[in-house]
Amino acid sequence: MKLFKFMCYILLVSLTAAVSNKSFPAKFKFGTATASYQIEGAWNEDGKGENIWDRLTHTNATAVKNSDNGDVACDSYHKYKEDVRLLKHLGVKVYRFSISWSRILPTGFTNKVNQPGIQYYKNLIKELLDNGIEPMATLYHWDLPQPLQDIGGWPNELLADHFANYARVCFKAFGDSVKTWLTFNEAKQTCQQGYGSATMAPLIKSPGVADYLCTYTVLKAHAKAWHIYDDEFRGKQRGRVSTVVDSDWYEPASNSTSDMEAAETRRQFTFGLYANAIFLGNWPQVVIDRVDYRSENEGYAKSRLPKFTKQEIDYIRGTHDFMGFNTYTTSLVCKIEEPTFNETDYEFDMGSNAFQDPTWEATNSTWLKIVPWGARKFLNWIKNTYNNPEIIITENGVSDAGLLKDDARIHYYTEYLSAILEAIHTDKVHVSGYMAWSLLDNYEWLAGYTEKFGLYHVDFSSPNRTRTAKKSVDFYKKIVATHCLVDKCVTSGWSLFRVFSYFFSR
Ligand code: GBH
Repeated sequence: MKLFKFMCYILLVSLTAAVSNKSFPAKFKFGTATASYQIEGAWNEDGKGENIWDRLTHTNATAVKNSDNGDVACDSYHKYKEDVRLLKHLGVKVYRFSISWSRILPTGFTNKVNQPGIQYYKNLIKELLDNGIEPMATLYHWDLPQPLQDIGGWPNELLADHFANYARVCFKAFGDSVKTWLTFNEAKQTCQQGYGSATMAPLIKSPGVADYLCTYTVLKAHAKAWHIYDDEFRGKQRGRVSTVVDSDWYEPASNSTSDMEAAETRRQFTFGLYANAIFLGNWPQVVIDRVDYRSENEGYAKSRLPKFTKQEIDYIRGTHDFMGFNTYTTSLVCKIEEPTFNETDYEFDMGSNAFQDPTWEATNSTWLKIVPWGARKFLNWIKNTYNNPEIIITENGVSDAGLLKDDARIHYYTEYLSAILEAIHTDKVHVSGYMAWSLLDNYEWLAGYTEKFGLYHVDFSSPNRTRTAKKSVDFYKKIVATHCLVDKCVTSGWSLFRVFSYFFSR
């Protein structure tokens, strides 16, 4: 028994020793994030139109775990005031939410503007501001209006204009209050999963063809929205616009040159595919080279990768005021022999395999292993690859199966925030904010309600969708208040002040 206690003590000391005792900068902004389809419900209320997730869940329910859908979800459409109370309790500075395109424009086009939809977001934004919380709005978190899918969805480049028109409606309606805008959340999920591997709505399987067409449209759509803001709104509204890019961190499986190259190639095919054109200009060169090479050998008349004109490259380059970055986990990459030319596949274009180390710490999500050093390496890579942009971590978090005592989440956040602190202080990466995913347990796409990412538990069996604080609420609240992960951070006058005011306010 004594030995056991001693071992526990050693474990505890080594664990706490690993947690950074530095503090988050004074201006660092903590928040939480959600997305419209995952929390709002009210799928057909007050004039909202149908979107691709409504269509998928209503016509192809078995594609989703337990045939779950977002018809009611957390019912945030009706309970937004309660959500804001929870945010207020957490003490966060920022709330990142997304706007449902179909609620604003039921047909997807600007021929019909739905005033009750606009009013809903105005109410939410006012409630946030009245409580001292900054709204951060995402224009597109995967819920495309169905009529736009009916004309081909994102692979149709006309959608760039339709998105830009929608963005203008939002800037006009909400831009007096919203100062931080994100055009697309993780467009990689939309394109590679939605139109490539068929694991997100609209479940179209065309890997290596439709996915690149989608990416091409999305990059142009983003740039148009950014320019509209810049030309028509920035002068008066004084806000900032960017996009959210994500991927796993890809670590070479060995230190052989071929694995190291393969990992970098995969980073360019995942993160670079979305960031390069915006932050540096054009597709990453390795993407052009690989897709051109394989297209030719596969017998296509021209490359499967659409090309940007010089004018388009210049138009898209520089359309950012910071970088939105979502990070969850890490994979290893090893080089493989050139795959067969008899088949077309985005995976083949990358020329490598990605997998996770089975010894990494597991979680409730099969895809999510706890690898905090991956997040730190990723931040360093972004700094070095994209000329040291300001980064807002727009999502990071972990799921549980429905526990209130969510020590695993506390552990995940501690480890990741610690790695981020080291990236900020030791590596001088410019990270200015952090949004925990998520405020509430919510609809986790094809996983339905089986993966719960919330700081707050939601009772999906109750018509009230009762929210209950998990253990991690107090934990996050303390970090938000003290900007510190341990009992006592390396002190500066400022951080001491924060710690004192936290304890006095209790
Ligand atoms: C983000 O996606 C999203 O922005 C957010 O909406 C989502 O709720 C959150 O993170 C948590 O997933 O089961 O093996 O097929 C991150 C991308 C998309 C990665 C779904 C995992 C399922 C992998 N995630 N994907 S698998």
